[in-house]
Amino acid sequence: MSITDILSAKDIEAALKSVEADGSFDYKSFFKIVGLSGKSGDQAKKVFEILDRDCSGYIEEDELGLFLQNFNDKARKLNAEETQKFLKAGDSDGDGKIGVDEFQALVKH
Ligand SMILES: [Ca+2]
Repeated sequence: MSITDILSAKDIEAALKSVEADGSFDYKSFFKIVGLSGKSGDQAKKVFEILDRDCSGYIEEDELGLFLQNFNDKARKLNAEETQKFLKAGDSDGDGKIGVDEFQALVKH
């Protein structure tokens, strides 16, 4: 499963361009531009499985930092502040990582 099986390459390019500047990442607008906001729970789950690089069943902080590189491996890393903000937004049960249910809820925002 590749990310372009779920999202359009054109939308991915536009979304990555919108967050090129350090500190400019905002998950809500990124999900919207990349076309994730309108996806079903099932499709969100497939994206989650790509983001969960070590297949632990959770997206941990280190995986969140590499978030943009799942869309293009040349994309930048999120800085520490962006990563923390993203984690905080998604981690509703406070265990320090994002589960699939939390991710599905996050993309619907
Ligand atoms: Ca993981």
